[in-house]
Amino acid sequence: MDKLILYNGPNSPFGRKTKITAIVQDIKIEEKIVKVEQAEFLDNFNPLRKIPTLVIGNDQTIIDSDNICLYFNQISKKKTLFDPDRYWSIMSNISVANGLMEAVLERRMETIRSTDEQSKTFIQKQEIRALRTINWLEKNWTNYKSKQLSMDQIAVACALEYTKFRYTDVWSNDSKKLNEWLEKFNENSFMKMTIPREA
Ligand SMILES: N[C@@H](CCC(=O)N[C@@H](CS)C(=O)NCC(=O)O)C(=O)O
Repeated sequence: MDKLILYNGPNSPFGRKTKITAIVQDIKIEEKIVKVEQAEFLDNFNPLRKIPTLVIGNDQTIIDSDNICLYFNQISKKKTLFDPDRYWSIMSNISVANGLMEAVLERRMETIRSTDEQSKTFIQKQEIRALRTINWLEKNWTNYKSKQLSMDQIAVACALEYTKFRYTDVWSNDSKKLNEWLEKFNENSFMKMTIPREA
């Protein structure tokens, strides 16, 4: 079996999703934490220079967290995280989670620019999108009672935790059911093992 190297960051929600999938699906990986802005070598593997990026052996690369999760799931002997009976619901929920991660990340990147370069309109747009998405999840989350672990649960938990880490937890009062679900889900060892940390 070729060596699997996962280039990751210390607090990327996309990276956390892939790391959790590797843990749950019992895939042995070597994780290398990089500072993406300085990781020029990564351009050879991924011209977008984004993390996570998975390198298999020396010549194959898997780009994008969703593809990495699908790959880990495919090579695993464990039960699938993409139940065929719920497949399109799972995939759509993952896209919603990814959009939430993106909104919070974009907002964060804008807030750390110098004040004269920042756009308040842009920041506000991302905040409205993030809070609207969480509100939508509160009403439409199909996993409140689910006993079977699935990829959308992992993705949504990573997105909500990243929102708390980088933006706000103010939504937890209005979205009580979702927050209760998250707190229970956070008791899983794979969540405890992958808590984001400051770089
Ligand atoms: N669609 C990508 C998004 C990955 C992504 O945006 N990663 C961020 C870190 S959380 C990144 O590498 N940003 C570096 C940059 O944009 O320069 C995925 O799911 O893997």
